[in-house]
Amino acid sequence: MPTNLPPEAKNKWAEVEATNDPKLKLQKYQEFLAEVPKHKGTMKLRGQIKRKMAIIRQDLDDKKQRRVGIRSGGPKFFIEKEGSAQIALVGMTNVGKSSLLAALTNAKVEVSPVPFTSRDPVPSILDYKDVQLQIVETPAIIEGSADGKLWGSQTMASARNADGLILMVDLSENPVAQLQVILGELEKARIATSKPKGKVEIDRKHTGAALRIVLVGKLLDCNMRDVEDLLRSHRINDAIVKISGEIGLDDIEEAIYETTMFKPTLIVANKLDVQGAESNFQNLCRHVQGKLPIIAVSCEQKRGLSELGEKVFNTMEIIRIYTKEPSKREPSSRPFTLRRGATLQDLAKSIHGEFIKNFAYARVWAKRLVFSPQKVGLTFILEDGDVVEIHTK
Ligand SMILES: Nc1nc2c(ncn2[C@@H]2O[C@H](COP(=O)(O)OP(=O)(O)OP(=O)(O)O)[C@@H](O)[C@H]2O)c(=O)[nH]1
Ligand SMILES: [Mg+2]
Repeated sequence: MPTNLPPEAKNKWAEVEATNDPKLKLQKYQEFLAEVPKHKGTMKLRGQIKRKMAIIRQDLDDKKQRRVGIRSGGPKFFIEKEGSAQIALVGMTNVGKSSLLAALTNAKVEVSPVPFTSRDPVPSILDYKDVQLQIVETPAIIEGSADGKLWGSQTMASARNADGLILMVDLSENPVAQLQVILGELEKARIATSKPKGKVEIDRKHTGAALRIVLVGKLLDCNMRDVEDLLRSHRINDAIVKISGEIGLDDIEEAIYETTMFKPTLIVANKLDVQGAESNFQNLCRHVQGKLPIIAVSCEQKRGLSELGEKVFNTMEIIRIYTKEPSKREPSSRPFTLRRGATLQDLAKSIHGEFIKNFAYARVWAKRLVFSPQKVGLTFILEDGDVVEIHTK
């Protein structure tokens, strides 16, 4: 739905974007909101802004408390990434998020029938094959989390920061209702669990004093002129805007305020041991219709947990690449991890920037190749388990 913002609001938004000082930003958000008319078309936008303001407020609060020693350090919003992928574990209270971490990892978590026990994101490491997956328990989600209710700001910030999501539901309660709450809040926070048809990226740090629009795809209900007019009406005159896939004018307007982020997602349905769980699980599967992968587990009885690593690995589309030095006979035992579809160029980049500049060719050992090792170039698409030897000039 179009927001039809008046020019005053668009001007204010340019002021929001222009500052990085948290206090000033908060003030500019407030001024922006005052210029946004209250109607149905702007409801989503107003919610988003309020959420962003809640995050800044909490962050400022936190810093103040840390200064006077009330809270003792520790990252609150973001957990430093470790391992091959960071996955945020999201679910309503008491569904067994801490129990999952306790059963699978050696994270220090508190399992308790008391609701809202975990109030800060808790990191843990799950070893799967020879890769490490970082799972972060987030504070319980409720209706209103995306607007900053309870610890919602932390939950949403953790989810946006992660590479992927596990949505956990409890099979002793109605799992469809829980899933609907979770997906509703994620949507409000502009987090998508299914691959969007297109993508809009706005890089405002561009200093070329010009607006460049790069289109790799299709505009649905508009032409380049409309896009440019829209961007300029928001005083975006110096930026690189990349549009890929299928995109409409509404998508571009939304991206001006906040980009939707897609996160590969797995549903974990817990408490398979309780009475009625089986039929609740069937209802859930029927509702999801194969749109997201689902796994049923019981943390208490440790059922289904052994398959979780593989499910996460597949959902995240992780591939392991073993590099070999030309002088050595055996490849390294610890792989580099990339995402499915990655090329040799991506591998070279993740090893060292210099590798690309001096790249001559690579040899790849893989079962799928007719001739293995095969001599390949930077555009070669890698697959899980490939062994690669890079030769430089
Ligand atoms: N029957 C059964 N109970 C479980 C299972 N997993 C967890 N529980 C119980 O569910 C309650 C909540 O578990 P937690 O792991 O603390 O849940 P949580 O999602 O971390 O909860 P909060 O952090 O408080 O939001 C505890 O009493 C657990 O013993 C399970 O597989 N089956
Ligand atoms: Mg917990």
